Amino acid sequence: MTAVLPDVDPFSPEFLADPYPAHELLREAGPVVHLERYGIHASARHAPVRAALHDPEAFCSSAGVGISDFRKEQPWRPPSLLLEADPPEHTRARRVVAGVLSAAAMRRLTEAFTAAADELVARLAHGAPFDAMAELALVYPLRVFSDAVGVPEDGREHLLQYARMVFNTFGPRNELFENAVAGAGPTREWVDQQCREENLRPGGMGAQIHARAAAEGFSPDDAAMLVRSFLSAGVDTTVHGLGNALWCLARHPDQYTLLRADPGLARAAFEEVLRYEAPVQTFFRTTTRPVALDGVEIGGGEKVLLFLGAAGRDPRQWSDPDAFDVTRRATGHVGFGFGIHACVGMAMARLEGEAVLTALARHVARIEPAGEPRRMLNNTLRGLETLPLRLVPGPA
Ligand code: OVV
Repeated sequence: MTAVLPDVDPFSPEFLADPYPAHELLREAGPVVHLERYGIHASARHAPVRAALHDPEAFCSSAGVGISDFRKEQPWRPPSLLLEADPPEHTRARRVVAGVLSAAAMRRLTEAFTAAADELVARLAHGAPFDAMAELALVYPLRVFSDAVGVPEDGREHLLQYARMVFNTFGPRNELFENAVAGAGPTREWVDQQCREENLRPGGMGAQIHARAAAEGFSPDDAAMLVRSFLSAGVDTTVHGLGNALWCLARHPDQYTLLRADPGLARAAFEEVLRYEAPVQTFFRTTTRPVALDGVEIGGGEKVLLFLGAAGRDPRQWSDPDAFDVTRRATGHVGFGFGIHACVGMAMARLEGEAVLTALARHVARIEPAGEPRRMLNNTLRGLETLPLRLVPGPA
């Protein structure tokens, strides 16, 4: 029997502002529940979320990974060749992008990413209140990611609005969705232009995508679509990963003390942030046939909402899940997804997280809240609009 929840709206402002009580309700109602309001299935438990992600043949992505079913509705933009695709097409696209984001490529970025984080954090460790979103979490990825991809400096801010829009459009056509796409023409135009080979810095990751894509037989337009995936998924996700990390560490000074004492914890601490406050909260899949998920029957052609963030706090998987603990082994969370569609840029995201948290541990004795943060509401992302903090300087 599937539990039917008539009223839960995971895309309402109330739910998005504080999802955790509703996540618990969803998890405890069953492994898979039915959200009557949208006529969709949903899972907020770790095991079934992971199982669905592990079975892309039954839980496909080509019908869209938002609530909209591309088989019934026209997508708002041409579907991503990577995110919104199934094998074998997905496999070809993934190979191109993964090649550019290889371990060797990450090693080549480490020095620049580390130096940029160190310089920025040292400059902000002045002890006076400042907005850590505007001056740190937004600035850092926008700079290091755009430099690595080879996006021109002029107009980079468009990337933030663009990604925010993309992630809002995975939800229903509510106010967040409609406001995000309204008046976004110039931003969409700018992003589409930057995806073209002639506008990307030679040698950068964007140019490398074009080179690898051409070698694999992709047309220049399709290669540009793969760069569009980079620009859609690469900035706002890490912006909110870093913002959530700063907010977690400010609220849990005991955990910051542990990180400060052992900067080697930076990588694990960032992973714990992704479990505890996942920047990407949800993705959908669409069933290709009748299928059982954790013993619950789902019909074919159904939308299934996977709560990645709620899975990170499933007590069936994690001990004391609501405790933020930088010393725990948080790997195995599904904040990056899982399986063939798992975040292809996760090594770069981890590099950014590690660089910033290491720089904090080096330069900052204490991270103190300097007022209430303002939450950003988004149909998919969980993050902050503003984050007033003080970074009290301290010796390395
Ligand atoms: C993971 C992700 C998020 C948003 C957009 C895309 C991917 C894309 O491929 O366009």
